[in-house]
Amino acid sequence: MTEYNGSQIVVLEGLEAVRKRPGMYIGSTGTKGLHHLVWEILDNGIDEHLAGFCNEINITLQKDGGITILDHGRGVPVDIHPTKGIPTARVVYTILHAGGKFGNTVYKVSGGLHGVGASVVNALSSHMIVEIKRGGNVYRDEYRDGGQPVTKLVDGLLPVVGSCKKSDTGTKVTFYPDPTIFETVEFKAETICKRLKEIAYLNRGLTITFTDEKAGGETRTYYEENGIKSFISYINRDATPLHPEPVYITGSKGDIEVEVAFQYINDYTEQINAYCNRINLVDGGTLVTGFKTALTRVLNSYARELGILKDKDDNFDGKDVRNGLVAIVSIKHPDPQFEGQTKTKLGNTDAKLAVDEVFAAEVTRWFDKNVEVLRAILDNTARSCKARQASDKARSAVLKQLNDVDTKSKLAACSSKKPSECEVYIVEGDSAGGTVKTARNRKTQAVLPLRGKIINVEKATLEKVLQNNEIKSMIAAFGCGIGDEFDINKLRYDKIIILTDADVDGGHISTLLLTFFYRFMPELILEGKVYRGLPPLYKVEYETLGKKKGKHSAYLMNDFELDKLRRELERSGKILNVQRYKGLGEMDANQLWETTLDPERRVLAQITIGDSVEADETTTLLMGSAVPPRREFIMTEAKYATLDLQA
Ligand code: 28F
Repeated sequence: MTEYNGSQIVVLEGLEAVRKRPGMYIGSTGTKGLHHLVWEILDNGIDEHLAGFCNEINITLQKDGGITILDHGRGVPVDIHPTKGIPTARVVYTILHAGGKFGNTVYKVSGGLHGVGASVVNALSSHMIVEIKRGGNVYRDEYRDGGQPVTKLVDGLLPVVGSCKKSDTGTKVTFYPDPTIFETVEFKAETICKRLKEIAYLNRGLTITFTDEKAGGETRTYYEENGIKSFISYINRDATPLHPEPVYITGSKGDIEVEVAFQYINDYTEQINAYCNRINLVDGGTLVTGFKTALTRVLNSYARELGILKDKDDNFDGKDVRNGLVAIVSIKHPDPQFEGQTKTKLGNTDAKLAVDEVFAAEVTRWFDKNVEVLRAILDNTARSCKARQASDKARSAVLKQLNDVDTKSKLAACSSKKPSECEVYIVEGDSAGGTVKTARNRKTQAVLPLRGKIINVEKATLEKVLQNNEIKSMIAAFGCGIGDEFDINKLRYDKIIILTDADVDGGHISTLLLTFFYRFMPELILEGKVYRGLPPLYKVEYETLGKKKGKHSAYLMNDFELDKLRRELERSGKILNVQRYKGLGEMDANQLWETTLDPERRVLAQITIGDSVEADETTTLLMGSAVPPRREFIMTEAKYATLDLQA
């Protein structure tokens, strides 16, 4: 049945190359590569939407493992291809790099960064069926074993298998990934739906349905009437916005279409997600530069006009203007140049100009009509600017004073100057600090007693934080600076050990300390330099009977261990005395050394950081890489050694 002519041989050679090195075309043959096939076919349907001919796409996971993607676009042309001499549709599905996307002859714009095309999908499928509705006819073409046509042409054309209304047009592709090529051929509904959601946001007015026949056949619909404006609302769903609605700006310059949506939230970060032809540009590029330049210029000019900036004042800087900004910049460009190693940065200079011009002009018109929002944004900018200036000042003042503090602080230094063997104990309270000073190994163990609670850095301005004496002493003691000037190579200690009482207050103090480290010296935690010392809660005197008769004493970390010992002694011994330590202050120097300071016997828990939100593929896709996940401090499970001492 298969027909071969001159062009067909070229065809099969092309597809054979794809089958030999699938990774080169789709990245991998794992689940990621498998889904790449779906994105590839889907992209072609979305291109029809971008070109203005398609408002709906339907995706169905079939019971037999296939996937069907149907668009209601114009339908792939079925006429005989002028140079290849076979139906154009068959050219699209069997000739590598066919489809017209690369020469940009068919589409003004095209996503197609990965656009290796439908023929690659065919090459990697054991079976593929294409149905095209066009001009009142339904055409069908079918391929097996990596793109070999099995449909006999009729007078050189695809056979007509049915009829439909002339207005009813579209392309339907069903394919079965080749199990001899892929490690898995099971499509994941969740993976697909996450992508569909993003596509819906980026393609305003496109309806996408998803039906999973393997899971009951329920249909989910993705439709975002307000496109990237809703995308912003979605990203900000848990945040406190500074104005009720995201601002939506659109316009075009020449054949570049520009779309921007943004909203300010009550937060210190900025997040700008960029897309060109709906490809996520993780590294931004010219379109982002254009947006930033325009935003800074427009807001500064309003600030002068409204007298918020006086003649003598400097302009707000870009950082001030973007404090709390969440934005999406999406453009359509007929000839995108993707740069950088990962090709995720736009290089076209005309894109910078287009975004700058369109955004500046349109947002100015919008602000003129929405002065309250403008005011809210400028207030935020002015506040950010003030805070930045204050913290710049405070930081340099503190760094200048540090040597001063060093001598005044209560740090009991160690004699060794070799950071690799030195540790510093940060101890709650002067009295416990005093005992630790007596008990420690003076050569390698330094002690920094803190008086009471330290300031909560989450709730205070940087200025206040840096005025706090406890914080100043820590910065001085560690020797490695803070913030931008932090240099872990200058750290004077190999371990920073927080030592507090094992009560609520103690827990609170160590959380405050960790928060300070995390905000100002995150490397300390990331590099595993920070620990909590875990002093015992009980000292127990007990007696054993029978063969191992004798009196003992032990330090126990918690109630669990005390219970365990009680049970062990039920038959052959008894507890003579239990002392519960209410705080470090109740131990004498000797006890403190053997339980808490002696590197051979003490129990330390290393502090690490965990992400409390799992960073899955979608969050990174939807949020870009700029969103810091919510963090939580995690103490590694400490080994609760029972310290046994012969009485
Ligand atoms: C489910 C996947 O692939 N849809 C497609 C079209 C429409 C045209 C087209 C595609 C012509 C010369 C290649 C129609 N009418 N969905 C899809 N819909 N390709 S793929 O043209 C392909 C080019 O070389 C189309 C007029 N122009 C273009």
